[in-house]
Amino acid sequence: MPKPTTASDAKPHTKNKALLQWVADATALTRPDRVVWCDGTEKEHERLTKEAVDQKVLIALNQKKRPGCYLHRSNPNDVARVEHLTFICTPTKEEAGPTNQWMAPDEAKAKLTKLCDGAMKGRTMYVVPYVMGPLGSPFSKIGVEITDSIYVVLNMRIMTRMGKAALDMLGDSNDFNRGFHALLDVNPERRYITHFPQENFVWSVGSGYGGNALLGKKCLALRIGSYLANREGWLAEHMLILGVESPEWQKTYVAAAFPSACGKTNFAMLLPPRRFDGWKVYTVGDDIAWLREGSDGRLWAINPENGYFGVAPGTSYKSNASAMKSIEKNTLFTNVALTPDGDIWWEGMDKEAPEGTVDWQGRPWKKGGTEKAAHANSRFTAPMANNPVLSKHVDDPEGVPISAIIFGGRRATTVPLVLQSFNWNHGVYMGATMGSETTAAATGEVGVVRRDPMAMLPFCGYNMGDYFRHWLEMRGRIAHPPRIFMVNWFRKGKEGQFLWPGYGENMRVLRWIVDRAHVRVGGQETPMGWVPREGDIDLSGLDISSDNFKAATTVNLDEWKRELESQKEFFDKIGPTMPTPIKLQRELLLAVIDSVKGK
Ligand code: GTP
Ligand code: SPV
Ligand code: MN
Repeated sequence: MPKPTTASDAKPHTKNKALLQWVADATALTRPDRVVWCDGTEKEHERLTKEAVDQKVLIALNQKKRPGCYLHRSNPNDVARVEHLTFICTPTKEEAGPTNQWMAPDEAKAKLTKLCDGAMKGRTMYVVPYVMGPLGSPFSKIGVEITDSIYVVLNMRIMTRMGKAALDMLGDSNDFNRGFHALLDVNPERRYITHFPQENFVWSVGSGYGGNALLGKKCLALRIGSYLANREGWLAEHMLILGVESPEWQKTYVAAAFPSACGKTNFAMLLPPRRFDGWKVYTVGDDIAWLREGSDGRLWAINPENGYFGVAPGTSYKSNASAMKSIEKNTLFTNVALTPDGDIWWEGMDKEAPEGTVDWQGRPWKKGGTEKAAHANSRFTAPMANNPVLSKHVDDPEGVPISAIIFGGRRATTVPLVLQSFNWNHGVYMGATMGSETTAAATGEVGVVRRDPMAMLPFCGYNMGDYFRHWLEMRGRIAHPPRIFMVNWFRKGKEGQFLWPGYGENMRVLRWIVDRAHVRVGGQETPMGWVPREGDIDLSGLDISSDNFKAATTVNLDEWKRELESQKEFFDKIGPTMPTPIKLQRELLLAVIDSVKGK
């Protein structure tokens, strides 16, 4: 048996037999020197932070400038999610579907058992109980992550409601997600992120980074979550949630799915431009939404997370002041640059990097060279309580009622600034056929357009065709469904420049969306959906030429014809589970384009 060094952390604060047994099994397999049960107290936080600094896992930043802030440099081979090493281990390959990597559960367990045999010898094993969602909410889920990474523990403490409260909520129930994480030697050859949806179990080895290692986030809240949601009749989505309020109108809540590094955090914290005096946007969540029907027939959403794991580069007071304020204290930074005065820096910050800045790997950095100072997927982990525009409803057990759902991607062409669907089914089709250029949030080529349905391609824990069917079926559960929209902040002009200024100015588009959802503004019907007419979007005080605005908002039927034709390949990939209403929707739109063009 492992020898605890202090009595207090050795003692499990639970009598839950299933949990104790599982921890005993994991201990027997990995043979750590020490087992620490995390209680989530401030005292524990201080002790672990000190240990992490002593072990050089964290670098203390200038505590006068950034109290409670630390920098972590990950292994350079371990800087993003790894989709090719992420597996859905359902009993059959069909259940995982054609868009997921699949491994037979027995094979996966045999492989990872071998890798984990004695893997924590000489190390500490932490047991991290946590809740995804507001404490006491019937929609929240409990997880326990076992990990040998102190960095993971400190991140989980920010990203979830972690510690004793979770064990209290769990009681003696066996209904919790088991998340087993081991760093091993952080080698891509021994890196597997495996999910066992039927067993509510995640087993991740060989990576200490973000979505690969913080198992409450993408693994539980999305992959396992989406599987459970299909079974239980709700939705687990890669969506931000925001509330928007105007001087005349009461608050309206909106959920939006954009792929990784495509603007969720920025949109969720949007600061309205001066023209929108009196308007306010409040953040409920910036990455994940769990949605279900309420007793009033509307769709209600909670944010299962407790913090932000946000993209650092590009974040500035100009682009996202609320994010900058959220990272002033008690924040962990991963793979950003370090300035000589012990502060952080990244590309796109308000100020230039001072002389003597070292890059994300701790190497001297030369201004104007080709190397970036901060890694493109460098991140901050900040408590949501730091956010000056945090919604006061984040802890509401029922969540907030959603009036509009927005799907958005990163598209240089074709997709206009905003497009409203004709109805729920057409909206589901829009989400299902979303395309987006790949980003640095996952390893692999950047900037290639790929289909990323509902921004869930890397996160859907079951067959994508069944996921679409589930979305269509949800319509039957919701008497007052939200309106569905599509947006694109990233359309480019001939010189490769963004046509739309984006960020805070997206308020102008959000206003049209909210007004459309309440049926109080006009629009123009096109064969592809509704768009704003000239004058429907308030452009006053905005420096954009009418040519650029037209180019950003136009629906070009030649481009759309190509787009619809290219969707066929994706539909064929999904194969027999692709729902008929979605296939017919595509054919109908193609036929309409042909008829409009007189063919
Ligand atoms: P994940 O955390 O990976 O899921 O990303 P996210 O969807 O929250 O993306 P985030 O808001 O962090 O933005 C990612 C990148 O897109 C940053 O570099 C932003 O500066 C940039 N970005 C965000 N909003 C806009 C916009 O409206 N226009 C333009 N041009 N860029 C934007
Ligand atoms: C994403 O990639 O969508 C993220 C970052 O939010 S990670 O937690 O690494 O998945
Ligand atoms: Mn994300």
